[in-house]
Amino acid sequence: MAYEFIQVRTEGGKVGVITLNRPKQLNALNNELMDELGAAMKAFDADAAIGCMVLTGSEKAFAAGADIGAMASYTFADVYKGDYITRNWETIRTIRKPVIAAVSGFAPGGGCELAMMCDFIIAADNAKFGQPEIKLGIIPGAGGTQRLPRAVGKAKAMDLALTGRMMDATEAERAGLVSRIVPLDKLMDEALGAALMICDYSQLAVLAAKESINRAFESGLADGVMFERRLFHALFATADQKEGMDAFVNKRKAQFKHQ
Ligand code: CO8
Repeated sequence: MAYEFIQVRTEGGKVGVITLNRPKQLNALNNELMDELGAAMKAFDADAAIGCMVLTGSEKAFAAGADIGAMASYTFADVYKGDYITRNWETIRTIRKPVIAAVSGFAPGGGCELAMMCDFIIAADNAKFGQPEIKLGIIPGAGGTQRLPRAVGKAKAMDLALTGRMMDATEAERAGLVSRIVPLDKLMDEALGAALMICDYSQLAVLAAKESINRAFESGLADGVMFERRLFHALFATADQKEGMDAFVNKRKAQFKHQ
């Protein structure tokens, strides 16, 4: 499928790479881009050859947030009745395979929210995150007030959302928003390296790990631990568990068949 606002490719036949591509608008997220992103992610999720995805932008901007020009004239009735700025924003949450955000440059507003919807964020040293919607007379609308405090705690989330200031990669990593920081020219190598590594593990275990960690944000501790235990038990029914443990015992590299 041909896309206008994103570029799509595969790496090593296993990693689906999606690059946001509205350079003149710093990858501002309009409806059409979000529709394309949703379609591309669903296609990779359904493709048995793909084990992991990487979502990235340009060196200057991961994404400068939702498209302000497109939103400027919307009324409450427009946005409440229609799905103008909600459609396909939640698609990424339905994706079962891991999605790594490789973030360089600006990631304010919806850009930060999109990165937070990914499973983890690897940041270039020039990355900048924030929720500056307050400056536009609105608040975050794609989970920023919910996922940011879960990632960085209440104090920093309040600071960012109420002042609209941006935080750099170092502060974001220290606060727990970002899993690793790398020099800008190493960003894609690092993200693709992590993605390829994930692809080679048992996909059953990978899906279970993602599902179980996400459960931690939706349940109490006892329920979450029980959910984890049931998935842990279930993985003993897989050929990959036999392969992984036999390989360890016999000091060889495991060859997972994703079964
Ligand atoms: N929307 C539309 N156009 C944008 C956006 C944007 N978010 N950001 C930048 N652009 C455009 C600029 O208008 C400019 O266009 P032009 O060249 O035609 O004038 C071009 O991109 C380059 O931008 P700048 O000249 O401003 O570049 P700078 O390097 O000087 O600054 C910044 C970069 C700091 C990123 C700056 O562009 C900026 O502050 N952008 C806006 C950031 C922002 O406020 N984002 C939040 C938007 S609101 C939001 O995301 C809510 C999400 C809710 C989703 C709800 C779904 C359910």
